[in-house]
Amino acid sequence: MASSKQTQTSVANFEVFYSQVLNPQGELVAPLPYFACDTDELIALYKNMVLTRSFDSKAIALQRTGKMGTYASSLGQEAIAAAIGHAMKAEDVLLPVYREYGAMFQRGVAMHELFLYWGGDERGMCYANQPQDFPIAVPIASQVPHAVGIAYAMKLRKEERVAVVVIGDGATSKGDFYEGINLAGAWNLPVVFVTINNYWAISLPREAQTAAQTICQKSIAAGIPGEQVDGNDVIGARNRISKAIEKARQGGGPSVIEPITYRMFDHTTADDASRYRDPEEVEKHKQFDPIMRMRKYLESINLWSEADEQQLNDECSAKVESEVKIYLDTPPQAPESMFDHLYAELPKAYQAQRDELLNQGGKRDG
Ligand SMILES: Cc1ncc(C[n+]2csc(CCOP(=O)(O)OP(=O)(O)O)c2C)c(N)n1
Ligand SMILES: [Mg+2]
Repeated sequence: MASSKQTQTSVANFEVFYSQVLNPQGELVAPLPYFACDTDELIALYKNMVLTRSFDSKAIALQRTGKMGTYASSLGQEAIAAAIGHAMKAEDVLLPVYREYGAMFQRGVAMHELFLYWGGDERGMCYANQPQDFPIAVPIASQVPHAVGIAYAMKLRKEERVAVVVIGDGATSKGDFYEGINLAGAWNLPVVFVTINNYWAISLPREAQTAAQTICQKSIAAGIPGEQVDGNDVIGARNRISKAIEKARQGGGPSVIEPITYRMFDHTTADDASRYRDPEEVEKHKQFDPIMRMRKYLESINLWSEADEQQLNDECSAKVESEVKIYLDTPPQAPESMFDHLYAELPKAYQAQRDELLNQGGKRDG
């Protein structure tokens, strides 16, 4: 009787890599990347992270005291944003989510513009110094198809530019992401997908998000490379993101980079994470802090001292305070501005509402 066993042969093999340069103790565990020979660059990365953290704690304080609206904190994720900001060229296009403040600062977005945005004023997303970058994307993964379209345009125009799109681990479950990486692969587009794995998507933990063993392996289905990097190691993250960007710039196609980090704060100021996660888990992740490890490293090579730290803290506080002042001194938009930029020609129903609002004048306060 013939055997019923059907022979299978291996037709494809894949591996998923993880890398790190600086460990949580601030020690080098891999050769220093080329860019890091420039000590000014290392200090700039560190300063960017510290400034972002000052901004972040001030933003939370503004929200808590009723001077700003809901805010999404970047606490613990500063290294990824610094790495992205430093890896990109000015002419590239950034499509962020809502925690990449350091990258935005590095690219010229003003702090008061971000305060304005989170204060409910859309003018904050009309960056004076970086008009081609995209606004913060609250609708999850909606920026991915935009990034792919931008990268297609760059390719069509034969420009040596790259679109860098950031999304969270939760967002990689959306169809927009799968469709985006598929098209980017099929058309070999200059786009880098930075899929930040901070373990949480509001209250949904990473293991409940997907059965995939890693987030970046989703790239395999799209035929493009994907890899993990320690997202709290600013040197390693900067290196791997730069490599992906420069490869895309040279016509080498898209990549997925999955920085591993942890969301240290509540999802936003409107959330209370203690209702769904163990505070001990948060406590445990403090030891992986990206700022602390970079400071330790800089001190170990005599590039940083206590006096430098003090001076930097003073500079950051002064910068943040002056930007808060600009924000608080900005007169609010007229209420009827909510009808602006919706249609080239406002439909009758909206026109009527706008007229009603204008006719009400100051009566509502009476
Ligand atoms: C299309 C859409 N669906 C749902 C939401 C509600 N929402 C806001 S943030 C979020 C989770 C996002 O998690 P992740 O992508 O991991 O990013 P993180 O907040 O962790 O940075 C969800 C579901 C939304 N903003 N947009
Ligand atoms: Mg997440």
